[in-house]
Amino acid sequence: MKIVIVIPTYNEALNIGRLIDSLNEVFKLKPDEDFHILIVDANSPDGTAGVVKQKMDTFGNVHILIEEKKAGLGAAYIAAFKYALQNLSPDVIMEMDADFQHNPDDLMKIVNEIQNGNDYVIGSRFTEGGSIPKDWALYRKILSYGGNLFTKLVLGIYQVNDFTSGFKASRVKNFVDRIDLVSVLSGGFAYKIDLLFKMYKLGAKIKEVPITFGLRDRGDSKMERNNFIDSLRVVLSIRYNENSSFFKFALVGFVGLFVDGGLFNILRLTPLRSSLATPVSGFIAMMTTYLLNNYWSFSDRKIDSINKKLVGFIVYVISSTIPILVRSKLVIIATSAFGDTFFVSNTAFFIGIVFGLVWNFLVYSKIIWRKR
Ligand SMILES: Nc1nc2c(ncn2[C@@H]2O[C@H](COP(=O)(O)OP(=O)(O)OP(=O)(O)O)[C@@H](O)[C@H]2O)c(=O)[nH]1
Ligand SMILES: [Mg+2]
Repeated sequence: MKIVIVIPTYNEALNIGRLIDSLNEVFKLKPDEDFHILIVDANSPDGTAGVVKQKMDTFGNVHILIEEKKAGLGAAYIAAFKYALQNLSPDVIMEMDADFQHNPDDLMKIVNEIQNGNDYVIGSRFTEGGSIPKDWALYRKILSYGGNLFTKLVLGIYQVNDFTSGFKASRVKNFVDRIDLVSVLSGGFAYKIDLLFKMYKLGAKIKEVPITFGLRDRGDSKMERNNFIDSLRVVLSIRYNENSSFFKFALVGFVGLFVDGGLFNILRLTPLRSSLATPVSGFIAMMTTYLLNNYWSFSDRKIDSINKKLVGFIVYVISSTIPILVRSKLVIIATSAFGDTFFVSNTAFFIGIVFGLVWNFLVYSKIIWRKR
């Protein structure tokens, strides 16, 4: 197996040479595997690239990619992944920091799990046995732990505890080679979350192994101030992109409510009066939401022909009426059983609304605008 370990560097001249030496020692533990190191350097002014080039004379397995300028961690990794795929034909690509916060002795734990058939192995700080530095400021501990918990809940990937670990391995065949690297959502630190999500969507077998995340050995931190906001943006963008039809459908529902209520109050003042105003406003609201759903919420599956649109609209009206009937029935049953109080009637009403939301979304997304 050819394993390429990508290490991004910015002013790591004090660390990188020693890290390359340590890694080459560790590689001896698995002499059957073909280990390579690819340094992606952000044109560091401290001479990091020079140190790497010296090591390239000693070791045949060290490679370097020099960026024009510092462009962020995500940008560095994306460039390095592309370079590796084009020039090194790896079976596995690993990610690792240059500053010894990732212990070279933990490397084989990760490789072992790739050999065991996993496709994406995360050196995890937040799984049983893993740890973050005790010396970290409390805010950094809370941010790191809380951010990961938040990400887990929003993305719904419950098996992962560490979404932002920088020590990991990805299988290339059927996984990294199927990811559109240009579409990764961040050029900074948060690229990790999106890349992980993309692997997950491809069905990668994911495994976490505990690592001890130490303190930076030498040199200065390059952590960017906006990491937190950027990560939040990435997590929410992923959720939105995954469920955009649902969010749009919910918004269209609100628009329908306003069209219905607004029209009703206008028409009520015309000769139609209240009795005729409600079916008319209801019908127009349904037509409006139907068209908005067709051209916006489910635009990727929109119905084009007039005939199909008509049939779709009839199904839409019938199916949308069902939760309204269910809701009235629910309120009647509840109030006659438990008394017609504010709490009872509104609880039944609310349950009816939730049922209607789920029912309509299912009928719309699975029947009227089903994926073909
Ligand atoms: N090529 C490149 N490398 C970077 C960039 N930013 C950070 N790095 C490297 O990425 C790795 C992680 O960055 P660190 O500054 O250690 O970030 P951190 O580990 O979250 O922060 P510390 O705990 O303070 O070390 C290090 O090897 C850095 O040299 C960048 O913009 N471009
Ligand atoms: Mg670091």
